[in-house]
Amino acid sequence: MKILHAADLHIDSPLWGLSQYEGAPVDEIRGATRRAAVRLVDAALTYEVSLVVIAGDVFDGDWRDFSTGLFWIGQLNRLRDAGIPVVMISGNHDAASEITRNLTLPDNATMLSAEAPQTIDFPNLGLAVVGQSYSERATVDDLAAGYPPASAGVCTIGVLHTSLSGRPGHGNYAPTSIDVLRSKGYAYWALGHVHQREIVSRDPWIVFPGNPQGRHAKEVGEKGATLVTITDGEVVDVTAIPLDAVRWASLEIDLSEIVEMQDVVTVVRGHFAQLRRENPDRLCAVRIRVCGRTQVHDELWRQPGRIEAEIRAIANEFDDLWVEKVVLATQRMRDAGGAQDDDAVRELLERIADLANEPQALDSYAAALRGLRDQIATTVRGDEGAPIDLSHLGSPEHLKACLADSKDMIMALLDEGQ
Ligand SMILES: [Mn+2]
Repeated sequence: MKILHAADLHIDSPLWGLSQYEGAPVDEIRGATRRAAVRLVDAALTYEVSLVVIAGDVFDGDWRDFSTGLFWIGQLNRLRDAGIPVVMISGNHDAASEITRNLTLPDNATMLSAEAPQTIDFPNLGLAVVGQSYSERATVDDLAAGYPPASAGVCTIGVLHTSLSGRPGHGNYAPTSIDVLRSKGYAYWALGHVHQREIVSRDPWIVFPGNPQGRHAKEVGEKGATLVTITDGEVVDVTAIPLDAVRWASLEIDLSEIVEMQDVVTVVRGHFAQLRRENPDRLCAVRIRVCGRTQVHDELWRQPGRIEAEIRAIANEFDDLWVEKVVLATQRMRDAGGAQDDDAVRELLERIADLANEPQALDSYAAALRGLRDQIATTVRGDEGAPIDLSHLGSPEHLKACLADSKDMIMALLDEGQ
């Protein structure tokens, strides 16, 4: 018997950092969470599973309109047609308090209670599934502690949306411990909430399947669900099944060996070809960091937008490749240019060096960033998994990095005039 365990579908979540430029596959990226959900059902049908278990956050938040709910009901109906039951719980993103619109579920699907732990028996499968939904977003009680112990001789699956004892980047919801989970005598704990796949324990099995579709540049690599094989009431195999429609990747492109701009194109093309080889059959979304102490540094910094446009132009040569962002982080050659021999320039450099060592003087520039930070804070969610760490804006480290960047740009522009 096989069971498919998924979590954190976040259907219709806007993928972060969706920038539009000529040739960008915008529609494909926008529909990624739905396509991953379709693939989840495809996998359930392909592997002829007996049950699908979903451990919370099917939705990203309240539906904008009924199309989100209708889409999901359509997928549940595909499972209904195949006679496959679905047991779900809600998580912090789709807790009852967060969702104002609702649709009646087909009769093969059950959303477990948010009032108390609920058990669904599948006597024909020799299985029981226990779980509890979130009634509110910020659920801070140890829900698992209230789950009933397994009945003797019944293979029991616990479904729980939790951060366990805490996971970086994830809200600390329904915290609990491995000991509490172990004490229940269940065969398998189907967890959700943490977007990174993780096998927490093998005895009993405690598994985060991760989300089926990464939502931003920090949720990199293969994403999917977990296929669980049960024989004679025991879990005998646990396998990751990739489902992501868009795969996020992070590329570091070192230009240390580069002498001329046209060589940059060759290097980037090589990286892209490798990325395509390693991730066939799906769209790749890539964040690029261009780094290294390089002779082309000044040329890059004189026209900061150019390298990004060059890289995107190369991406367009490849099928299914989208550049989310280009971060320029190269360094100057130590002996570059002659501008620093000029008295005025030397004074400027001294002033920059002084500023770097005067936290208070530097902090006066933070005021300019505070307004920007507040403005972003009203439009961008800073909750779990958000790609932008707003606290960083205007921090001493951030100001120091800005200062270093300014120096690079100034020197590049001055040396051009030499
Ligand atoms: Mn969650």
